[in-house]
Amino acid sequence: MTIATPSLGQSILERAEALARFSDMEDGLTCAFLTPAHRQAQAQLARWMEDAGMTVRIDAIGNVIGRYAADSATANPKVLMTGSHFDTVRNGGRYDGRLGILLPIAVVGALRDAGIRLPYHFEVVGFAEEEGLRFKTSFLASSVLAGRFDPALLDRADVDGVTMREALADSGLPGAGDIDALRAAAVDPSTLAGFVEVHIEQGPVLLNRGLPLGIVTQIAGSSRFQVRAEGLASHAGTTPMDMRRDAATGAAEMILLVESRCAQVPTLVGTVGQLQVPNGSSNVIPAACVFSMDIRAGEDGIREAAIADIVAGIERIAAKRSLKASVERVTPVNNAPCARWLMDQFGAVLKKRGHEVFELPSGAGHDAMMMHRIIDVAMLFVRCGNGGISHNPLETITEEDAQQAAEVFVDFLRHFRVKD
Ligand code: HGY
Ligand code: MN
Ligand code: MN
Repeated sequence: MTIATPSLGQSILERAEALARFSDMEDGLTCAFLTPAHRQAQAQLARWMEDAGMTVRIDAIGNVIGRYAADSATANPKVLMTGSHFDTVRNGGRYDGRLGILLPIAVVGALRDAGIRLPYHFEVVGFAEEEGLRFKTSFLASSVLAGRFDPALLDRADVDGVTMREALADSGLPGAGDIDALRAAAVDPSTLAGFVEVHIEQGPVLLNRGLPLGIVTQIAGSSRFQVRAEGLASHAGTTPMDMRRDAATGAAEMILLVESRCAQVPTLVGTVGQLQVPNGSSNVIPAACVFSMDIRAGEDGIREAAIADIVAGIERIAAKRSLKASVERVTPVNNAPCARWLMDQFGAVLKKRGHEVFELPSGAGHDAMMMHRIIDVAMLFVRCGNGGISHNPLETITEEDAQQAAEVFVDFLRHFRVKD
């Protein structure tokens, strides 16, 4: 039976547009964990999942999970899970994460319209938090589903001093932040057949090769840190340059060290995305300077070696400048290899449909890397336009590429075979 999928691409882009209207900011898209915009987006996804014929639940961390039940003839059906995150970075793009929720929802609607059930339960997850914008966590929501939630995170406070515990207590979510409810939200790995994630590439590789789709080989591990340099506040006009304990210039030297050390190895990258002088004044030598560090590499050993060198360098710079420096590791997430048997099922569909079977690593992190801790995973990348830019409002994909990705996904689902 063929499935009419004439306008899945158009529907996906229209819904991404509609979802982007829920934002924490004027004229841009920011959707941080449990803000009003986040709750509106969560409710909208639940409605679209129901409209597509799924039964929907929202779990203790706010994941929106739609289930398209297996055909009744299947005894003890496993669950094939897919999904991605609907939270965003500040002033982000409208496809990062969200494509991986909207595309499967559109595909389920097409299967339902064609009267097709699958020989397994198919679950679409809208993960509530992956980017870590509000509480400096990352992969928070998938860590709950994977049974890897760290209760210490409940005490993390946002810039307004609201803790995650308080935000969950006020959220109306099941369990209101109770740790037992969060633990109970973990999925039983024995029920899963696999986890597959569709995501924009967030880079230029597919664009430069002229390909709409690619299969991910592995997802680069990342380590995030908060670094605080402390010196001595003193008068900008009367303190000689050789008598200062300037936390900001010390931080500047540390940040340049991150750049120079991470430039030494091709798959190694280092980023300082946040930098501030708390309570600074223009005529006072900074007493403190705080910055984030995000270090990633294609191999865990390369990443850890760079981290060791950078932390030692920070301590050296602090000693030279009579500063105090503290380095807090926020989240380490190791490399996640994708499963060959799942990748090959995507490859077989791409080949059958006349696409080049192109495999590439992911420099970006994804929910799949957290799910990899409990089940085999695979990812399908979709070409990014505008030079591959992402985490930026210029992030874009074409309706045609979304359509091709949706058609490949339909085919993948209809031929998916659980690994015996
Ligand atoms: O940072 C990342 O790679 C992802 O967007 N959270
Ligand atoms: Mn992202
Ligand atoms: Mn993402």
